[in-house]
Amino acid sequence: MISIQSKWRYLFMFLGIQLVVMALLSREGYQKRVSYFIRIFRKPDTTGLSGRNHTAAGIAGGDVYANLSHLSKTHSQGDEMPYCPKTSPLIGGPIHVSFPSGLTTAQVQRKNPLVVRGGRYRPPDCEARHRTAIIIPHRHREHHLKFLLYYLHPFLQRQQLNYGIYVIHQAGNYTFNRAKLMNVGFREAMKEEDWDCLFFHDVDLIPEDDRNTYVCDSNPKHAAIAMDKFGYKLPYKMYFGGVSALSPLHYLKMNGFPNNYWGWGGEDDDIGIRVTLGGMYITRPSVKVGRYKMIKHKLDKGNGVNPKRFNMLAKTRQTWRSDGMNTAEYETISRQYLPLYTNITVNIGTEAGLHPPPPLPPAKAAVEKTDQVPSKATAKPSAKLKEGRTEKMSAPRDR
Ligand code: UD2
Ligand code: MN
Repeated sequence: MISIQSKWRYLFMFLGIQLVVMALLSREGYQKRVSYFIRIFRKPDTTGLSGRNHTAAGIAGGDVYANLSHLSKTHSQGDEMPYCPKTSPLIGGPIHVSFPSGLTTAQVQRKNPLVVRGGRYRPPDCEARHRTAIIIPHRHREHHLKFLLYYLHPFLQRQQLNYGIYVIHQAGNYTFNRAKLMNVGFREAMKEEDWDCLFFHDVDLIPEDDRNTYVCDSNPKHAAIAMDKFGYKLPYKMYFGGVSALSPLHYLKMNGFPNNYWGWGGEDDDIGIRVTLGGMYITRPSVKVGRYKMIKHKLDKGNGVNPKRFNMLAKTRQTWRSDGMNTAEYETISRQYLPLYTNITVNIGTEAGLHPPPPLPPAKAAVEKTDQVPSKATAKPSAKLKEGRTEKMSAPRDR
């Protein structure tokens, strides 16, 4: 029979072992998990947008607006401003990301008092070392855009960047073309400022760690390496979708992005292949840092899966010089300098050109159902689009 004394001895031994295990676990970084369980019993944050919390994969994240409140509106006197430090002191690491239903654009504006017309920002107390433009292809995703702006503005401010956000909005209802919109974004952003880096950014991807700096590398960078939708892993080696960063020189070297991928899929792999064809390679941040949460969604109307994508991808080597930034034609319909971003609405046309003839009424179409190909030259511009300017971009043919 075990005496009472030895019972106590066993109990102490058991508690001792538990303490050692706990100490080891917290050294291994499990402290955050333990504190998470403690937080469960605390009063929840009512806005759902501030304070520290948890991301899907269990890494604690902080409030993306922390560290920013002390920045004041007054810029120091022009020339005398020192350069910002190489590593921003405002960077805080993991960010808590959630999507509460009540967020309004007015709230995002109030949270970002230093952002000026067109979604532009410069650090108020130092001269930024980097000028970065964010290019977002867009149509009918206003609710995603609101969340992206909520997170991206403070994220970039914490990195002490001189930045601008451009939303490139595809006009009309014709099939969506993500890559062509990026070509438009590049051209339109470079017209305004000598950006040294462009981030091509899906509207539904929210960065979860501000050590993922929105600055270009010496080669094209794929920033969205670890997404929740792929279990925070790179899905395949050549993957280049989601968020990527190229300097203007990188962009020209690969003749920009393809213009002829209409609908979902393939264009990201084409862009990845172009990097190699342009004599460059893909760089990436670490999996720990290049983390993103994708706002869940279904495939959009007007962005059906592109059935031609595999055939097209097989020919990128032959097509990249003749289809890209040097052949992207579009018409700017409007340019709006909104408080949180610059909105550029464009007509990018269809496979049949910028002004394809309107579809024939069904009866007439049946009569005229011959193998005629619609002619670009005879097509008349619609009244709505007439005001716009046609852009044809040029890139050096010889690299
Ligand atoms: C994947 C890639 C994306 C792209 C796409 C294939 C990820 C996270 N992203 O995204 O980079 O290669 O596959 O084309 O894997 N958009 C609109 N309105 C639309 C349709 C698309 O604004 O009606 C924009 C928006 O910025 C969106 C992006 O295009 O984020 C990509 O489209 P998606 O989100 O429907 O495709 P998804 O998530 O499969
Ligand atoms: Mn998406």
